[in-house]
Amino acid sequence: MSVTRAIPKPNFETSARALASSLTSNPSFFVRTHFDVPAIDLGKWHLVIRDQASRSVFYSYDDLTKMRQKTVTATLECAGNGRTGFSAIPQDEVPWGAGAVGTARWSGVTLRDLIPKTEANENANRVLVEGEDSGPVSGHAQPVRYARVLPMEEAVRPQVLLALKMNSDPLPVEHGFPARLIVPGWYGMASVKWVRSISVISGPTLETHFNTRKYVYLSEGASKPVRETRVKSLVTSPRRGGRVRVGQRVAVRGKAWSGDGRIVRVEVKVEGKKTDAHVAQRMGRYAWAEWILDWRPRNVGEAEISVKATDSSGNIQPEKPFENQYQYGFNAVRPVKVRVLE
Ligand SMILES: Nc1nc2c(c(=O)[nH]1)N[C@H]1C(S)=C(S)[C@@H](COP(=O)(O)O)O[C@H]1N2
Ligand SMILES: [Mo]
Repeated sequence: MSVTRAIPKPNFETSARALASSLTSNPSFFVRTHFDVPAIDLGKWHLVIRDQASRSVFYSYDDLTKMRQKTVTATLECAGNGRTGFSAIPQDEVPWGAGAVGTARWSGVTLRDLIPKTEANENANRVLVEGEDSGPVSGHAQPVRYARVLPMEEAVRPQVLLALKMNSDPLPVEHGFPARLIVPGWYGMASVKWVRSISVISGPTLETHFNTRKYVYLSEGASKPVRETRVKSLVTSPRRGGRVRVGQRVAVRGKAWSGDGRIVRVEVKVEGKKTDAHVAQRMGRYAWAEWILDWRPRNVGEAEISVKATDSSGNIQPEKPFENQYQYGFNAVRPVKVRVLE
């Protein structure tokens, strides 16, 4: 895998079946790319780190693998996940169902270990992370590079990684080989893939297309950056449209996650009755929690299951989604219908 080839713009969801697993396997993990996957020649590849005085330090892939490695289990969700639940889908935005989410064990070097502690960086408040990929964006004459600015207080959180591995394997090409950022707790856009450079900066001057034009909640003239993943849940069993038998025990299962804290409650409404599910967040603060509830269907016909999760900061899934120009951050309760047979 030392030389990888370009792949034209892959975008796909994690399947309903794969969403049922605790960890999402690499081949099943959803892919979101704005441009073609860049070709990488690992022999020539290096990561550039720049301080505020524009002094550069270069790391080869080998150098990075020899540094202290850390593993974080984190759920990654695209800010557009569930967009089909909004009233309308804006043109040019991906019509994601519920599968633009997955959970993996990410291993690599902490970003904090890579940021040089030089005098020139003392008052720096932000980090610019640039990817290898670029492509056409309407309104721009030149190709636009995928890049993001991250506030320094986020960049130095001990869970923020420049990941080299995904579930113990080298990153697959479409997930950012050889190195990608992982910002646990934030929507996926912050986790820049195919990282080529990291620059320490300060002041409000430098912004990127993907910080100010996209990945902002635009509503009623106001603009707010998309950041932490909103509290949300998913039913993985029974499946949407699935069949169950009246009077026979069914294990209703799913996931719940939030970038703002642990999951403290999952309320499940089924056949009109509300019950708290049993919740286990075994994989840590940044990974989805798994919940389960026993249900004995009482009535033949169609039954509705709806789930409402609460996080430790007191955020609760809303009944109605917060509509915004690009329709990011869908986290409203979305009932799942199943058939109850005799
Ligand atoms: N370089 C680069 N990084 C990127 C993107 C991209 O298009 N280019 N897409 C972002 C978005 S919007 C998401 S949701 C995640 C998706 O990560 P995955 O494809 O590994 O699931 O990558 C982020 N990092
Ligand atoms: Mo995304």
